[in-house]
Amino acid sequence: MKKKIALIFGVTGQDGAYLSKFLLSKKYIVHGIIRRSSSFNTSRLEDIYQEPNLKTRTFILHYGDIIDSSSIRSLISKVMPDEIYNLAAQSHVAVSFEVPEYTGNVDGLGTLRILDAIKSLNKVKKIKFYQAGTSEMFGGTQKSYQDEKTPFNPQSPYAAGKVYAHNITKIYRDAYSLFACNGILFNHESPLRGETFVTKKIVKALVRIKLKKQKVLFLGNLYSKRDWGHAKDYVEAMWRILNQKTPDDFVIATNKQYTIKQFVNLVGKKLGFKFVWKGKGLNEKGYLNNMPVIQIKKRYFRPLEVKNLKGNYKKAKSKLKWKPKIGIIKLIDEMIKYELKNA
Ligand code: NAP
Ligand code: F7E
Repeated sequence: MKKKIALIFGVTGQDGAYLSKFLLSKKYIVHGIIRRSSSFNTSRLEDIYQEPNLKTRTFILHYGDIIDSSSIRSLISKVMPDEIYNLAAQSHVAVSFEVPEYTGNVDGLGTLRILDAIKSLNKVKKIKFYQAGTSEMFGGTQKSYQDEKTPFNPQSPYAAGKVYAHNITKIYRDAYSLFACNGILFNHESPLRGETFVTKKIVKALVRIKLKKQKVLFLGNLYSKRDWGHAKDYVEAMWRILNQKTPDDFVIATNKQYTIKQFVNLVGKKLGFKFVWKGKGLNEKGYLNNMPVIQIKKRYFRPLEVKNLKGNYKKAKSKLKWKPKIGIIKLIDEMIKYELKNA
């Protein structure tokens, strides 16, 4: 049987690495787009890297950029994939306030560039398209649970760009009968998570504090609530979304939520720490043996905060037969193990 071909934009990121491994395990030929960089940006792909001279490669990397229409068009026409996964993004919410125009260009218009390349190459019947949407699109929602029917209320340039991407994906689906789907994924983490996202930052710092390599962890808002799953489970959902009979949009979540402070306490507990919390606001501190090892810094607060995210994955459960397999405790265990090994 002919192998399926996937093309992944954002292959060097957390999800790109997990999705590549997942699709290779399903016997796909996987093509990934990497950006030219002055330093290595392929560290997450080391275990699946294949020599360019190898004739029977199943994992192939190409240079490209989602802000460059010409490279997108020529790569799609060269690779002629069955499935395209658009995971490429400036994905840091706080950073999107610093580089709003760039974030809109990559996260919003980048999606349009891929969709329009598929259309202009007359491949709407051949290529399926997945857009990496986010729970951040719900932003300032008043609803305690969010699902596919919850209205969007973005609170950052990142989320506004992703809402544009979500809508343009639906428009291309409806107008041109493209098999285009939006995943609306809640936060998902792993040992491969970027260093500046809060779970990775907390686990790494607390492991280093345990090993006496660091004294203090500085954080921002401890009271926002997030629904955290494992990236490994979430990339399987992406594949299931594209392998339905009809294109549709799905919320992918765990239906559970924790505050940042609860996450700190859970990681601490695993490492044998019991924090004593004192003070309020910017003066709140987490003490260990009377030492203020967790402190709050204003610089980690955002101009607008998304306070409450908790997904409802009922539709994914019934239509995709998907549910999360890895809970928060197992996720934390895995992240701690990885940091201990690399410390
Ligand atoms: P990530 O680790 O930040 O990876 C982002 C990827 O996009 C990297 O490969 C990055 O390349 C690439 N990229 C950035 N700008 C690009 C450009 N101009 N052209 C081509 N590639 C570009 O993000 P992630 O956590 O894997 O998330 C994957 C996708 O899901 C993102 O779109 C994110 O917004 C979305 N999402 C993530 C979550 C989550 O909790 N992880 C939840 C919902 C949605 P470099 O390595 O060169 O920087
Ligand atoms: O922040 C608070 C912060 O940066 C989580 C991206 O993958 O998931 C991610 O976006 C929460 C926020 O993730 C620090 O204010 C406190 O309330 O880990 P984060 P995020 O903003 O939820 C969504 C679904 C995406 O789509 C995004 O691409 O933690 N927080 N103190 C902090 N956050 C950070 N980064 N650093 C702190 O020191």
